[in-house]
Amino acid sequence: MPDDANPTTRFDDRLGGEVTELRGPHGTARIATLGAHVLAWEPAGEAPALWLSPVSRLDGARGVRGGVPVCWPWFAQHPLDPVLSSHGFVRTEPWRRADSGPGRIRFETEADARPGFPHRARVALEVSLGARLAIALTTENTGTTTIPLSEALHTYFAVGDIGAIEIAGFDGLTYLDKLDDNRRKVQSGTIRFAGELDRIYLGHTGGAEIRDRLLGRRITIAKQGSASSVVWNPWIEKSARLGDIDPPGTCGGHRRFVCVETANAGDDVVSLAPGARHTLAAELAVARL
Ligand code: TA6
Repeated sequence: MPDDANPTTRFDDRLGGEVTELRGPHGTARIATLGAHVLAWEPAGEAPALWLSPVSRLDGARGVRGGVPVCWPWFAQHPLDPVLSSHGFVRTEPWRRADSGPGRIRFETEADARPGFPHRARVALEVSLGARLAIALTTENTGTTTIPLSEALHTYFAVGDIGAIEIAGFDGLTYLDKLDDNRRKVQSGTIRFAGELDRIYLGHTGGAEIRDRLLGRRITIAKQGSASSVVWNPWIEKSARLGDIDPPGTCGGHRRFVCVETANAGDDVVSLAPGARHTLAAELAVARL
């Protein structure tokens, strides 16, 4: 159940836009109206569970580096036009607060026909904060053409050190290795990091768990309406190329996050007929190891 506090909204100078805060006995969460972007989640009694780059742009000029970017209506490069913005367009556009209640808020936006998206849709993002942080992305096809939809809740989880975590939940699954020409490979055991890693796990409908020895905690991910998960850490060179990740220095930058993204990507494209709806949802929780 969501917590009992009503959301509060204020203008955030750094963001240059409004941020809504959910607060209750289970912790706090903050969401920007720009991109319906979850910026922060601080479970009660825990270190922050999401990572946000201290050098990210927050003005919508490019996607915010951290929190939970909403990748929609395509994941990564557009399948037909690589010039179009990576991860679609809604993460850098203003949404609107639709309604809210104790411990929850809903944002909405409309997507009309534009380059790369000759369709019409209404999109909603609902966030609720209780013992878990629940995020649900719902697409309604309001047009007359079938939408080939790929999408992700591109979550940047905060970790003690990327070299001291492992991720369970993918053993035996096939993944596309984006660092090896999208070759199909099979996961053996848990995922560990010793360099850049960028994988789309296919047919992953179950959960996942990030085990963090340094912080002595695990973050669990349960999901619905998702057939894929994307796991990513840019490591040193790619972080430098991206330019909005602070240098590793004393265990900063890329060493302090891992992306485990609840998605429909790669082969797992959703074909959304006119009038149909589809929801991609994740429920996140933190517990002691
Ligand atoms: O989800 C992993 C990924 O597709 C990586 O390949 C990397 O491009 C990352 O997303 C970040 O993309 P962005 O457009 O936000 O820089």
